[in-house]
Amino acid sequence: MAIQLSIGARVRKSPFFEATLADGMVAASVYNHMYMPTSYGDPVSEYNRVINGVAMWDVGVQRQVAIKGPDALKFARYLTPRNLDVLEVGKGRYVPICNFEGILINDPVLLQISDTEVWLSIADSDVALWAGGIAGALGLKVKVFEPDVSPLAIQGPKAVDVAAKLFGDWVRDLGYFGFVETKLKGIPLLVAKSGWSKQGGYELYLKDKKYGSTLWQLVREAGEEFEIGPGAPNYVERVESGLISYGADTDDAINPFELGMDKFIDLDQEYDFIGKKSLIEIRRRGIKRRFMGLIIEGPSFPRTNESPWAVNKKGVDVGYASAAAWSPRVRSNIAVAMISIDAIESKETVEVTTDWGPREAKVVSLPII
Ligand code: THG
Repeated sequence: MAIQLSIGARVRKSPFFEATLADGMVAASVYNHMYMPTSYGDPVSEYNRVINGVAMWDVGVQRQVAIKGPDALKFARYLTPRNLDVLEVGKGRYVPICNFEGILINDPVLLQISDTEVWLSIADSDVALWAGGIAGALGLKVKVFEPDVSPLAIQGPKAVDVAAKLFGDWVRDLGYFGFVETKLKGIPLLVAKSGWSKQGGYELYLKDKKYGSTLWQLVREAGEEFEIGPGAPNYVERVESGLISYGADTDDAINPFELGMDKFIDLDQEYDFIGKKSLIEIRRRGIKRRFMGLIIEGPSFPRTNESPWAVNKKGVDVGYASAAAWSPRVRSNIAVAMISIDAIESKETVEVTTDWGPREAKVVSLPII
């Protein structure tokens, strides 16, 4: 099935849009009301670059929600169950956001920009509306808005060499999620050691959209000797690494404990936060399902699968696999899946209803690699 994507004013374009088109983008999805490139037509090379070389991704869809004003840090503490005692200017943190029922509604990276400003680098849901509404209702002294900021990711083992060539050797010493505000040939940006892969890399947060094509070109030129090429947040690598894709792996009843986010939740902290009462109750009752990996038998899947597949054990429904693919490194089909605790504890195999018929699978913990 080949369909066209209607390009129009209602869905926004990333500042890198023109550059990605010129570089051969052939497929896109929509994320935070913006087109997100998902393929340049060569999935094998795109995977190999992330695993063995370096890839560049237009992730301008990772929108920033800025919270600015005297109450910024106090409000950030109220928005997330994570204990923010660990915050520092120049450090990012992974901070789940729940609603009052304790259901996960986003899983951003929080960047502390200054003593009075934080950014939430969000996944695909409308955090600016949520946070702006709550701040207004509470009468907090903050402005909540989306700044002109768009990340470009470079990911893979050689990303560090590309970043060092662009910015200098100091980038090699950045700690994970550490970031620095700087300029590249006059282009204002923020360089962070982060990214949605476990292969290492950097995210360049462009702070002025008019430089989108210029920045793309500068990265491409610096990466040439390392055989950089365009790609997109890699589907296969993320399943191998067990990275959560909010909206794909999650449903409207999911809580952070089911996703294995326990270490990012502090129910015993002195501060109140949205969802605290509900999460305490959820923890008391215990969870009934958990985010796991699957090793699936049989010949390699001809393509990745992006619509959930039902999982059963002896005909009884035990969950769903939200993303599945052939993994060249595991040399097997694999998936991430929500699986009932009963099925996990039984240690027996399950059956996945794939597009290519039922397949037996073993349940394993994440990450798979
Ligand atoms: N980078 C930036 N913004 C983002 C993402 C990103 N916004 C959307 C989305 N990705 C948010 N979700 C995630 C999910 C996982 C991680 C980061 C953002 C991640 N997780 C590591 C892990 O799970 O192993 C590390 C978590 C930790 O130990 O703190 O990196 O990618 N700018």
